[in-house]
Amino acid sequence: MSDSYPFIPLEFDEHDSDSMLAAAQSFYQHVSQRRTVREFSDRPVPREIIDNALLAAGTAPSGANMQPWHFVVVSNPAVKKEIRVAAEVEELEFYTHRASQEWLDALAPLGTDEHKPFLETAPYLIVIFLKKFSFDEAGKRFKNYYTAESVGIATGILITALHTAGLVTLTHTPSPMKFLNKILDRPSTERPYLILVAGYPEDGATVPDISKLPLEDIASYI
Ligand code: IYR
Repeated sequence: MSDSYPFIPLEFDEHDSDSMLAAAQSFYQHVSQRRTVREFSDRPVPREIIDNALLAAGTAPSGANMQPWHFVVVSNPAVKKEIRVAAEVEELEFYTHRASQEWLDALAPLGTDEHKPFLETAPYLIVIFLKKFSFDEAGKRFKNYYTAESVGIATGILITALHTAGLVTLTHTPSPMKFLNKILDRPSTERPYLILVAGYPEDGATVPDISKLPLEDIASYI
């Protein structure tokens, strides 16, 4: 049996209800301005911004606090190129054979195709790996729990942190993504989860004119 953690007092600042509402409204306003961008500038971004966004992501709740994530930050042009070449092989297969007509029809309004120049242009590719297992100092293997939920939450915080810092991102999921283990030398107990492309938008970048569902369509109160 493992020992229990010591328990310490919670640090909790209570706010009055007016400032709670103002904070909730202002956060909604702020996150609603986030857009997924596919046209990236090659303008460099200070590494400390990425470090801090990753630290924020690492605060995410996770099953049994196992923190089943690993982030590989790729800025090396040769490695970015290798990722682009491998991703475009899979993507060409996806767009020409693998995807169902229904899937292609769903994607058509976004205008995506197998060409992924942003994988080379953007200053950072943050490749997120999901760890099916953790290892203690002795190398003993432990199964992680709720890994997809945990990594999804961490990724959401990462995207929000980068948006808050003034960058744009693209969640890119070439499928399959096993090539990332090889290129980035990650063990087979880790599953590539997604590539988060991060940087500044290209001058004149455009985004599709899409909207988000209203509250009554995404939530019910009983
Ligand atoms: N991975 C492909 C296809 C793709 C799938 C979905 I669902 C998207 O929302 C966007 C793209 C690609 O990146 O082009």
